[in-house]
Amino acid sequence: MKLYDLPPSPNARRVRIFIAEKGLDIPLHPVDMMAGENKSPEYLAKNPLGKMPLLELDDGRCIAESAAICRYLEELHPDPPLMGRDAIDRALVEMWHRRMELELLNPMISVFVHTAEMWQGRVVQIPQLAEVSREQVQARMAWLDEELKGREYIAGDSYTVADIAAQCAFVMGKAAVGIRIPEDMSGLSQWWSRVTSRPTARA
Ligand SMILES: N[C@@H](CCC(=O)N[C@@H](CS)C(=O)NCC(=O)O)C(=O)O
Repeated sequence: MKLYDLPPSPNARRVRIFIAEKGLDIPLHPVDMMAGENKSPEYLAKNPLGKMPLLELDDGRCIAESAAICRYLEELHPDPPLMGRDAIDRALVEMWHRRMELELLNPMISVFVHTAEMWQGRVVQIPQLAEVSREQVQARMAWLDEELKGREYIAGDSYTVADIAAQCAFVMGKAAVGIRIPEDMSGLSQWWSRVTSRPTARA
């Protein structure tokens, strides 16, 4: 098994932290996106969308999509559980995982893609979309702040893939577009300290 990785990517980081939390040893193969390695015929044969992360199994089959890779690893290595323990728990973790991806990470990525110089010529940049997405991120932070005043982690009392997805969104937001959690958002700030003090946070 090996993971095609893109070191600064929040999606790839989600899988790397997941692997680290599981205590697994999966070799990483960094893909040089700037050199176009992900658009090479060899890589497109593995993932026609040319995106990372991608998990290649020993028999050559490939799994794309961070959530699908995490699901596969969770099935193979259920302990420690990062995607819920029973039916209701699993559904709630999935609900929050999807929310963190769709409502927080995707707008954060949109701010980056529609403003950063490195994306010029790779995508059609729409500055207004970046502005709308930035406002969406601010609104989602306020929402999460209220939610996290009542519990320790995004999906409940334990750390899950939903926390991992959210922390990767904030790592990217801080590094790439200068979006930081405001100090007066105590629920979100305390959660941030909690998740970033885990030994796996820099995976
Ligand atoms: N929904 C996918 C998104 C994957 C994705 O968009 N990866 C980006 C990096 S964050 C990528 O590889 N981009 C390369 C490109 O678009 O050329 C997932 O969760 O894995």
